[in-house]
Amino acid sequence: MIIYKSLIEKYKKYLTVSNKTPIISLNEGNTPLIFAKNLSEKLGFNGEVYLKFEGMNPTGSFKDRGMTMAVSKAIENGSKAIICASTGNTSASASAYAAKAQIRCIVLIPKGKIAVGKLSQAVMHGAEVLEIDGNFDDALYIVRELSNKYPLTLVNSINPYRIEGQKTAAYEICENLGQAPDYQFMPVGNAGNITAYWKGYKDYNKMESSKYYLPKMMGFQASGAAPIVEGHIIKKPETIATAIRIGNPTSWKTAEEVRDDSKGVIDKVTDEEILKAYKIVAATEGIFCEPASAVSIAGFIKYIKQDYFKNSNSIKVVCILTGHGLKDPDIAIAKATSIIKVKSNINEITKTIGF
Ligand code: AN7
Repeated sequence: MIIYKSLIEKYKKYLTVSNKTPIISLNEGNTPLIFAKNLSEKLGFNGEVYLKFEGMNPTGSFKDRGMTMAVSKAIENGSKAIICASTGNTSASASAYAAKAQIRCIVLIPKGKIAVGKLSQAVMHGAEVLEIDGNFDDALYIVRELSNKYPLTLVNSINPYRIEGQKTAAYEICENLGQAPDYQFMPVGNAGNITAYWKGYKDYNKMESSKYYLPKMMGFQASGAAPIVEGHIIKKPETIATAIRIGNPTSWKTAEEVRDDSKGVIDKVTDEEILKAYKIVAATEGIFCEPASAVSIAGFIKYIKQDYFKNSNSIKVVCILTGHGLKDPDIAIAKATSIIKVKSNINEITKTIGF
């Protein structure tokens, strides 16, 4: 019998764990890298496009890679409680790993704007969910203060183990492709994930073989929540992609360094572009991602339109789909073509579907 090892066991030699580290795992990682032929054809792109579907992680987002590390190390260090601020996915992941470790999990969420799937996870896993009268940036400030004062382990991406765990996604891409991609498109919120991927690519390039060269990192914010692009804090960030409704990213500086080191970009896409991409990837590839993840595709489309890829024939592009579409069913239902209401009658239905 072959059983997939936990992400920590698989990549032990690249992570700061020892044989004493208790591994808290939900079998995260090992997500599919899907060749997106229909999408390339639809967009008129001649190179190879792959989708790294992080929505296939146990709680439905990439956060699980970081959370297995953060919670395992918290337990190793004797922690009895974790705390985070979240636009939704971090809280879903933290609460699940806390349940597995049987410790307390306290989450602060911004008022309103949390996708219903994410909230349902946090409450089901038994987290103590506090909705604050403020936005994500306010919540993050409060949990940072609390974790400095009290025995609470902060599991936002300020926690270095989060970044460490998340970098394993880059290793998987290199293993799957046999090389690093030429370009990687991804959403940017707090900018922890773009920081983690870049670290992952650099590690792999150094430790495995120079054929795992470094990709250009193409990060995208939503235009109503694009502090890095605009060059200043956004006091009231707004976007349909609630996961990245962040006005003052933690890893702002590192994101700029990643952009410059990789000769990539940090750019923005509108909500309209995000929704279009969200539908295209679902309709062409059968992959349902959440709006924040469709930002990767929206960015890719924007750059195809700008004729950014001069000769795309031999180019390999990876778009990261960070979270599952089922996280946020309300947006899908609100934005999809309306449902046709008919009588429960064969003749009427036959006529309606055109036979
Ligand atoms: C689906 O859950 O910040 O740039 O609190 O859920 O590393 O912040 C989520 C972020 C992209 C942005 N895609 O990643 C949270 C939270 C999805 C996300 C991001 C998030 P970072």
